[in-house]
Amino acid sequence: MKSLFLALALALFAFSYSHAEDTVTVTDAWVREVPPASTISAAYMKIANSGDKDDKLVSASSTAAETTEIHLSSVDDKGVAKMEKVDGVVVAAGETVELKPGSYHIMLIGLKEPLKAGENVEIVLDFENAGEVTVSAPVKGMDKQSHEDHSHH
Ligand SMILES: [Cu+2]
Repeated sequence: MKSLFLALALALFAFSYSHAEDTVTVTDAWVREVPPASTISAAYMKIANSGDKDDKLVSASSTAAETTEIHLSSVDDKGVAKMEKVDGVVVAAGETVELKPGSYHIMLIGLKEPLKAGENVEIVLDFENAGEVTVSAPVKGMDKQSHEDHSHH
């Protein structure tokens, strides 16, 4: 009887744990292709929180880079673009946050190999509530980006 109770408790725990992970969904992840001489790049994605609690992306890591940081790009009052390291990205309950050029991004510093378009970079995201979420982000070539950035062409 005791072991049956234990099995049920474990089953319930496993269910609630996997359910918690499902509250955060990452889509449209991609990594910017950079010239072979460059050792830094950035990853972008959409992070949706379908849960009823706010969550926060607190760190990220990737086997493709020595260091992975969460950055926020902005333009200061003199019109100069800059970026700074932040301690995380809050994803409010029911909201979607887009990591995109000119805003939040995941900085890949010290690339171990040049990134080629068509390859995938695995990135592990660590959320305060949802825990670890692994995404496979395709590397997008510079041609494709410039078409997207200048849609009037
Ligand atoms: Cu950056």
